[in-house]
Amino acid sequence: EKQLAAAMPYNPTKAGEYGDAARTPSEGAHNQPSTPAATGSTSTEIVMSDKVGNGQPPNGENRTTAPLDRVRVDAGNQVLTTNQGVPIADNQNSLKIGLRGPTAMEDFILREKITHFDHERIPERVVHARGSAAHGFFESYGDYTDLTRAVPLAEKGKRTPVFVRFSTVAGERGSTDTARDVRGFAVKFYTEQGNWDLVGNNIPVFFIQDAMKFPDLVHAAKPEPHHGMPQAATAHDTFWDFASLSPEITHMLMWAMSDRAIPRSYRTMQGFGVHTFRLINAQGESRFVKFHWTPLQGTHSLVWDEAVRISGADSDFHRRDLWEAIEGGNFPQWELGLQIFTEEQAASFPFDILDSTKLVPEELVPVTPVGRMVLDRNPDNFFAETEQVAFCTAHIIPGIDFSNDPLLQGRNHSYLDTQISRLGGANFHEIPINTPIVQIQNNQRDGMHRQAIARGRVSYEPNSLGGGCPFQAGRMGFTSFPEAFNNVDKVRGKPELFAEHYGQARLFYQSQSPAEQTHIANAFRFELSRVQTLAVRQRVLAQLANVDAGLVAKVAEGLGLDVPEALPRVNDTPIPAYEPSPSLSLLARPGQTGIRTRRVAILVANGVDGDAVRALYADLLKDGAVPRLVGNMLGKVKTSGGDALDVEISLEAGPSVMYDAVIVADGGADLLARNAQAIDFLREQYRHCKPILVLGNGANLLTKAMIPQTLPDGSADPSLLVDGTLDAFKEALASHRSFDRETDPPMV
Ligand code: HDE
Repeated sequence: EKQLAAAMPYNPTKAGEYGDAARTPSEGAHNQPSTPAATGSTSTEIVMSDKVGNGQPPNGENRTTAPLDRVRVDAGNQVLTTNQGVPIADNQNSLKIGLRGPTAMEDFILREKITHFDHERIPERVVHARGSAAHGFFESYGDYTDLTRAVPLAEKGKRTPVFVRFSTVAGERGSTDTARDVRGFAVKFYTEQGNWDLVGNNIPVFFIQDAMKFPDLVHAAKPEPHHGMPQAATAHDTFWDFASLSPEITHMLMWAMSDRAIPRSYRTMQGFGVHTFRLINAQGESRFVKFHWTPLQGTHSLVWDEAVRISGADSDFHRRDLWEAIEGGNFPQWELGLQIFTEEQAASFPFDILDSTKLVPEELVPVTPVGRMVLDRNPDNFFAETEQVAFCTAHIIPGIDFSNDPLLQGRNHSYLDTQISRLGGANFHEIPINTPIVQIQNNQRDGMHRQAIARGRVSYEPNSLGGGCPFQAGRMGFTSFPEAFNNVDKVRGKPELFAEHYGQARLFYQSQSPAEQTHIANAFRFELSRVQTLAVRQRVLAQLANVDAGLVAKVAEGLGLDVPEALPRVNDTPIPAYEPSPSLSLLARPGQTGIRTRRVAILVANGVDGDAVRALYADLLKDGAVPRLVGNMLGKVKTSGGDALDVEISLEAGPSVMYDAVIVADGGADLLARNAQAIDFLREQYRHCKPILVLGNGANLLTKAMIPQTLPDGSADPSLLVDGTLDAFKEALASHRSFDRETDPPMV
C-alpha cells in the first residue's frame, strides 16, 4: 500500500485514502484540480475540499481558468511536432553532410528550435520583477450596492475569479525571496464588467507623494549603476542618500525597516490598496475608500538573521511556501476590508487623503469586512501566467473610481505603458491570463501579435454599415465621477498638508511592541552600517530625530555616532499627535489557522524512540502541521525498538531556518550532539525565538548547544519545553515566536 502511495502523483483529493492530508507535496508536484468547489459557502474557515478550477466550475462561478482552457496544452500521449505541427522523427541529431561533416542550412527543424530558444526571454518588470502567483476567487459577504456598482460586491455569496501576484520590489527576477523589501500584492478580478486590478503592497503607505519622483526612488534603490551591486537590497549609499534628502519618505522607512519587510510567508502578509479610491453607487453617489486585505493565517514575519540565512538555504522560500500550501490543499485566505469615508470627514483629518505617505488610522475610520479571497489553484505555467500577467491601476470597473492622489494618477499611465515594452506590443490584453472573461468589443485593430479575428468591414464609429455596433453602453457603462473643479490654477506643487512628514512615522513607531521597535532600530543600524558615506548616516539620524528620541538614540549608538540636531522641518506647524494605534503591530493579528502549515523538524538519529516519534508525527499531521524527520544523513535510522525510520532530509540540506520549530526526540541525541550541524540547528532555533521541545536524552543536545533554560530575566521560557507535552508545544507553535528570548546582541 505504501509503495502504491509513493507511486501515485500527490493529490489532496486522494489524501483521505492515504492518510496524508496535510503533507506538503513532493518537490515540483502539481495536481490538476478536478473537483469543482462547494458553492455558496460564506464560511471563513479554510475548507480543505474547496477546490475549484479545471474550467468547468459550477454555476459559472469560477471562470478564471475557463478562458485559459482553450490554450492549455498537455503533451501526454502526443507526438513531438515543429511549431507548424509537422511530426519530428529525430530530436537528437542535427542534419549533417556526412556523419562528421558540416550541418546543413536546410535543417529547418534545428533552426526553428534554436531560433525560438534564442528569443525565450522577455524584459523583466522594471520593479517587482521577482514574484509568485495563484488563482482563486473573491466571495462577497453581502450586497453592497448601496456603496458601489462594482459587481464583485453586488450580492452575498457571489464569487468572482481572481489571479493574485505577490512580489518583492527591488530584486531582479532570480533574486532571493527573503530580501528586506516591500512586497507587492496585486489582485486581478475577472468580473462580468471587465477586469479590475487592485495593485497594492503589503504596506499601506509609500515612499513618495508624486509620480514625478518614482524613477529617482527606483534608481536610488536598485543596484548602483556603475558596478551593479547590491542585488535586492536597500542597504547601500544611493538609497540612503536619496532617503535622507526626502523627508516625505520617513513614515515609509518605519514600515520598510519593520518586520513587515521580511514576511514569514506571502500567506501571512496584509495587503493594501495604498491610495484613496472612490466607490460610486448606481445613484452616482461617491465615497472615499481604502482597501485592506487581512490574512486569516495571521501576520507573521521572519527575524533578520533568519531571513539572511534563508537566502542561502532556499532563495525560493516564499515561492515554495505558497506553491506547497496550495498543492497541499491549505488554501490561503484574506478578508477584504474597506475604510469608507466622506469628503467632509476627509476634510477634517490632520493629513491629506491624497497623500500616499499617510494612512487613515483605524481609530479614525474602522475597517469593515466585505468579503474573502481564497487562493486555491497554482498556475500551470509560470511564464504564461505569472510572468505574462499585466496589472494596471487604470483597470477599474463601474463602481470604482480614482482619487486625485498624484502618485495614483502617474501609475495609471505607467502600468499600461510598461507592458508595451515588456510584453512586446499593444495587444498584451489578448494574452490569455490578461483577457477578461467578457468578450472584448471595440474598433481597435491590428498591431503586433493580434489574436482576435475581427469580422466585417467596419472598424470605426459612428457607422451605419455595421448597424452602429458595437454601441455605447450608456448608463450601464463606466462613467467617471463628475468631480467639480473651480478656480484652480494649473501649477506644479503640492497641498500644504503634504509637507508634514513625521506625525504618522511617530504614530507607527510608537504603536509597535517593544520587540518590534527593537527590530526597527536594528534594521536601521544594519542598513546604515552598510552605507559608506558618513554624512548620509548622519542625515538619516537627523531625520529620525524628528520621529522618536528613543529610536534615534538607539540607532546612533549602534553606529557609534552622536545624535545630531533634528533635520529642519519645512514649516513650523506642530507635528500632529495621534493616539497610538495597536492594530499597526504585527502581533495584533495572530490568525485563525493555528499550527496549520507550520513546519516542524523532528531531529532523529540511531537509537531514537521510534514509537514516540511516529506518534508525534501523526499528531502534528492531524492538526495540519508539516513534520519532517531530520537526521545526520538520508537513509534509515535504527530505533530503540529494533525497527527503522526513514530520514526525510539531512541537516545539511534542511537547515534550521527552513523550520518554524524543532523537536529533539528521545534516544538519538548523543549521536546528534557529535554533529555541529545539529548543535547549530538547535542554537539557531533558539536564537530565532522558535518553539523547542526536548524529550528524554534530547536534553544532552540542549546542554551541548549551551542553550539557557530560562529567559534573560530569569523567568521560565514558555516555548523551551524540556520533557514538556506536545500540547504545550503546539500552543507555543500557534503563537509562532517568543520574542522574550531576544537579546541584542544575541547570547546564543
Ligand atoms: Fe508600481 N509599478 N509604481 N507601485 N507596482 C509596477 O508595472 C509605478 C507603486 C506595484 O505583480 C510596474 O507591470 C509607478 C505603488 C505592484 O505584476 C510599473 C509608481 C504601489 C507591482 C510600476 C508606482 C505599487 C508594480 C513594473 C509611482 C503600491 C507589480 C511592471 C507613481 C500601491 C505588479 C509593471 C505585478 C509594478 C510603476 C508606485 C505596487 C513600472 C510609476 C504606490 C504590486 O509600471
